[in-house]
Amino acid sequence: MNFKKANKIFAMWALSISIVCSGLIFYPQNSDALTDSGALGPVTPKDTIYQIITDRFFDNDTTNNIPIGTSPSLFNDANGDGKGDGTDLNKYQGGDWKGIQAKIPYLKNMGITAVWISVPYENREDLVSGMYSAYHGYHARNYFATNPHFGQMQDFIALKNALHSNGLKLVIDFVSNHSGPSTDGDGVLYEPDKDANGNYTFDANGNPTDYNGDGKKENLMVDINNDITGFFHHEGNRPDSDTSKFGFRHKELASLADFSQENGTVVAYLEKAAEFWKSKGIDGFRHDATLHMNPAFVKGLKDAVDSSTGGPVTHFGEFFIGRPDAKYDEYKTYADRTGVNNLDFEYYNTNKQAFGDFSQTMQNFGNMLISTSNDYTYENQTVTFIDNHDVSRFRYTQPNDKPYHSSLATLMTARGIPNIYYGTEQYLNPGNSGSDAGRMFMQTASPAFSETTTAFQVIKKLATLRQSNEALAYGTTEIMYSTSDVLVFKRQFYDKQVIVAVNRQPNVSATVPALNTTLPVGTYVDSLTGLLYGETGNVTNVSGQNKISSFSLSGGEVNVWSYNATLGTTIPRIGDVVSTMGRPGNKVYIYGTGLSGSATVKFGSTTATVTSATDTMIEATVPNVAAGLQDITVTKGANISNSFAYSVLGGNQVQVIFHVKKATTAGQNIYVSGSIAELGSWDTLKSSESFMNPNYPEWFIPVSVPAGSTFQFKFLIKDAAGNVTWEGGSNRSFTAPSTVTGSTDTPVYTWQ
Ligand SMILES: [Ca+2]
Ligand SMILES: [Ca+2]
Ligand SMILES: [Ca+2]
Ligand SMILES: [Ca+2]
Repeated sequence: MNFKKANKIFAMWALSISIVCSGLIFYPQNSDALTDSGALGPVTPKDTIYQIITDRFFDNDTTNNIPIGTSPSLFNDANGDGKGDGTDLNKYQGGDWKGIQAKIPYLKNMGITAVWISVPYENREDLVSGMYSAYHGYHARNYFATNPHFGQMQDFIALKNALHSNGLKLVIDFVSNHSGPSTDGDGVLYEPDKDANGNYTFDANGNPTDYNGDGKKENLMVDINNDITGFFHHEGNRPDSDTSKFGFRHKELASLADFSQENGTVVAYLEKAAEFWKSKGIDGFRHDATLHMNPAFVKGLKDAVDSSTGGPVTHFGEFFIGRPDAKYDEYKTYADRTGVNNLDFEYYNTNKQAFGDFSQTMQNFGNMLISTSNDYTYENQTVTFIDNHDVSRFRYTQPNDKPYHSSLATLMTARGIPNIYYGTEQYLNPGNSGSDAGRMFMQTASPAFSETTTAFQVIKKLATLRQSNEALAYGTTEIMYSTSDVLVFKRQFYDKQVIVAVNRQPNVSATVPALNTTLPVGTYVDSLTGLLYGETGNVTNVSGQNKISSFSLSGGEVNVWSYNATLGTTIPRIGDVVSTMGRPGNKVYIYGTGLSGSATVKFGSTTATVTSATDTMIEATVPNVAAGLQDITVTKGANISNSFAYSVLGGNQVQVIFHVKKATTAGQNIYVSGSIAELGSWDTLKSSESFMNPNYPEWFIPVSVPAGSTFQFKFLIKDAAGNVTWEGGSNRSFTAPSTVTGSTDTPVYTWQ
């Protein structure tokens, strides 16, 4: 499904050669504009995210360290002082929402504008295998109650309000793939008491209440070991040898009880849980384990959330891949197919190899930036990172300050939304590989929360530049020069440009030859003000060609040269759109420059209603246009902006699970295509994804389609070379369920 490049046109405009402007033009964020759900607004590429394992950041409330009714054995306090010791990382350490709130000034001083925090809802309260607590949040027990180790709902709301009033957005981790481990009597979910109408009951603070007076605030809802509603897949743990799509999606990830998301009851429950947290005013979701769920479910979940009160929020997910990875093709199109962006594992893997163990060159790194910019439709929305809670800390991989800093500066200036794993700015180094070792308790680290480290200052300066120069947020990427150790790249959004020159070698200097440039003649100060040994860049005109004069890069040197041209208010330019997928009637945010005044927004040729407009953002409503890809443009007078691709859905999304019986030969896969946009409108390039066949020769795939829609379809085969064979006979017909969280299986058809 490659509907890419025609939609991304950053025409390079003739540069007005004028006086060099190295001063920053700062567009303040409108931090008091809240949506109907209480969100500040989606995370955009102007933001810098900071990822916090809530338990491992800062303890500002010792009263919740051993919540009432929980075992002290969950808490790591060998010396009995009531505070986490930071020694047994399998147990709770005491970090909480009040702790994050207390550190907002620290985050703000670092230039952070969004935080991604741990799963906020209740997890199991015992030690798995007698050792492991659920401090990480990935063993759900009750989606509608807070994790009491982190605080009560009033504490969550207080954190959200404090973040918002300081201009920081709040993203929560959210797990819709599984509950707890299935192997030791867990894999259960509890729910709050219900009222007479079947609605969950809460007290004035939003915490579950004992509505029916039986002394309990929660009730067993489902249990994988007594699964009467078919809530879970029962396929067992996926062995490493099973690399099938079915294995990844339907078998268990690390023996965690896997939800049957093809079951409408499960879909309804998980959508309700996500909407519950959205209604608390959060700005986005980080979706766990997207690799392990059918995209049809993820697309429907995202659509349900964004179509609920308050409009679209940010969605990015964990499609965990290695490099190279057979699932790369699935990964690179994930945002196109679901509306949920990826955490950029391709960036992560290449960074580790190029800046970490030096097993790849900087040329390879530059090639990755270019190939992913081509492969990802929305490369500026991918969430980039150099480490996180599921991998070794980058500081362990690269303990040398110079390549560590040059990696960090590259992350902050490359395409995508940078995500900083907590403690990166303090050089947290567990001294061991692996993800668990890296989940250190920052409060007990040394230094902790220092605002004078070089890494802290690098993040601060470049996060500020990311806010002010749209070349970093919305720009294209061009490699200007690269060797094994040196990379010079350019980000550009129309006349706005940022040039980044990086030397990864700590002790070897390099000379970069004069480079042709689109920068105006002049001098460019280093935006890092020499923090990483950078110097002023000189652009001169040589025989009619502007050139950056040859310069040297000392060990670990990074230069960041910013040209923040004024783009003016006459010509509208689109830099980004959130969401990139939705139904007619949904809200859409269009970001860029020159957007205020009498701007008209069009989806294709159809005009959309604009509800508000500033120079940098338009809020509009998706008009009633045909489902499928539509180009968004903004028109002001005679000036029409570049276009940006938006995927219009044909309505509220439900799942139809197609089944067909067909014997095939090696390399052949089954697909379905049909009369509606969700089935590719008979275009074999836009057909469904390939089917799964755990019971070969029977094949199946869930597809997200509009509720109540009646459509024609046929099955087809594609072989390894891409040759297409349609089945014969007349078109088949089917009607999707009309209930909005429905899910229906087709009959098991026989190939005709
Ligand atoms: Ca202690
Ligand atoms: Ca605490
Ligand atoms: Ca009760
Ligand atoms: Ca799954």
